[in-house]
Amino acid sequence: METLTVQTQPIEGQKPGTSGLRKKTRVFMEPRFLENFIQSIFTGIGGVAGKTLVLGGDGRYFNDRAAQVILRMAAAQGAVRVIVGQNALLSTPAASNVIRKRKTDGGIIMSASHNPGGPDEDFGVKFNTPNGGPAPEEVTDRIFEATKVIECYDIAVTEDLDLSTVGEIKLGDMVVEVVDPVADYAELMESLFDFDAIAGLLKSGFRIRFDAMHAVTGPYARAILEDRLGAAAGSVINAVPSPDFGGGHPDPNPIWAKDLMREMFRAGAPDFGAASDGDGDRNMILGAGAYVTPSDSLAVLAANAHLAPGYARGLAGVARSMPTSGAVDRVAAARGLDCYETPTGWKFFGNLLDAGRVTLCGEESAGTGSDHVREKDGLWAVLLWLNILAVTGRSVSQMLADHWAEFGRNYYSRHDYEGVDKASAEALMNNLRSQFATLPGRSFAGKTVASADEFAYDDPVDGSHSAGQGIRIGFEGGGRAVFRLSGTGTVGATLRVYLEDVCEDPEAMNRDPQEALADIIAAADAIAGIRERTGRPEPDVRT
Ligand code: G16
Repeated sequence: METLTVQTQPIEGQKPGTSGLRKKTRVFMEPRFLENFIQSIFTGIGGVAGKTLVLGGDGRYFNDRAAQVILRMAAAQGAVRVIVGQNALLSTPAASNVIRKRKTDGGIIMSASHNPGGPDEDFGVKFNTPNGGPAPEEVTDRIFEATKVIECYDIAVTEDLDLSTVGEIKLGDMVVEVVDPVADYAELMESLFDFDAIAGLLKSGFRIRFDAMHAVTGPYARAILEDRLGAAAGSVINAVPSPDFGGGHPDPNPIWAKDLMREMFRAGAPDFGAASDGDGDRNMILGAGAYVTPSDSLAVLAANAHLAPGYARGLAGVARSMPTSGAVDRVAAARGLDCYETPTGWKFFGNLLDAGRVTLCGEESAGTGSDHVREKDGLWAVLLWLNILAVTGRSVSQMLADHWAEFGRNYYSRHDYEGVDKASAEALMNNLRSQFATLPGRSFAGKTVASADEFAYDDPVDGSHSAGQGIRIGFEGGGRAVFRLSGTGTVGATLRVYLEDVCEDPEAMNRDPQEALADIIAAADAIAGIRERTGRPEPDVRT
């Protein structure tokens, strides 16, 4: 095998964000952009000589080309084996599973997750460590440092490999093992859930609709929900992954999955609805006429997970990202479970899961997962819900009503202002920071500020410190507004405003969240000057 050493130089803007490096696809396709970043990953992890890696992606535009480049670079640099999903496809949770199960040295996942795909949309690359989880900051910092000093990279000069057939191919001394992307994952799901109970539910006439949003979960959902569990053919829709996700935005929320929302809120709706995102780690849960917020979903799952065989022993503890609502905290308090609050991003759960301190964790951004892998897992959340519904015999809306009656309700919504001018967004955040000392005690829209600070996290397992993780304004009575700038966007800045209020009044459990949160929303705007500073009268997305 001929190898080539290519001279290069650092390229600006290769700092990994909340979840790897995400850029416009055309940026990734510029000469040496992908190669520089891959080389920097390899350097950041101490080289790949003698190592076994996993490679997969969500099938978006450029996934196939990028896979060939990554394989050539790994082969030239002495990797012994790369386990790659057929056609270079692996959902993020499936990749996490293979990394763990095969005891590899980590893996590269090609995905920009829920961001749209295509030549004019987004592409991304992230590295997951041998525990199967997204690289922690200490590793991404090393990768970033490497991007700043790179001088050259080695790459094999070969024909493209045929990744369409399961089996082994040699690339020089390296083995490329092409695997069925679904098989190991399906086996793992079967080990966690009572497939007979779920199959029984589906046989009883319980109707489901799973929207794979033209993304990577289609084949997984078809294989598990339809083929193994017996859901009616056609229950999984938009099931064929396409490089541009059918021209859609594969983010499972009420805005981008509106066809499914419409279907679930019409007369005669299916009993259960769900959607997942580009790379299969996010989920949205619906019932007939019911939308479950991700924060509530985490809380309901925490309260009921023991009904599934994989969690029958109970939970070690739970964790949520800081902006996620405190609904799960109420469950933890009632059940005597430890509850951790981490910064945004799945990578912060890894240490807690590895240390056995938590079993379930979740984020308000439609991410829920457990210690079965080290990523959030969309289809897993769907199966856990189905298992719980099968055992309890309740509907989704009954589950929610019962949950709120028992634990109280945290009204919750996130407002996103996308593609905002970066300088204005940063000025808004700085202006908030400058008010920390003076806000407490002042009232806005009838809400009195009780606290104002910026969240920082001290990891209880490795002692690492992460500062600047979101601005929190707490109100008397328990409500709050949180402000963050997204770390996954590719254009300008995305301002996320997370709004929450607590409700214990049994008569007030069924209000529209935007209405229930109206005072908090008004107070957040009065304090931060959102409309004035962003020039936006309304958020682009309300979850
Ligand atoms: C967003 C969400 C986070 C999530 C991250 C990555 O980050 O707010 O909760 O962890 O995306 O999720 P995914 O891998 O599904 O893209 P940010 O920084 O944009 O708010």
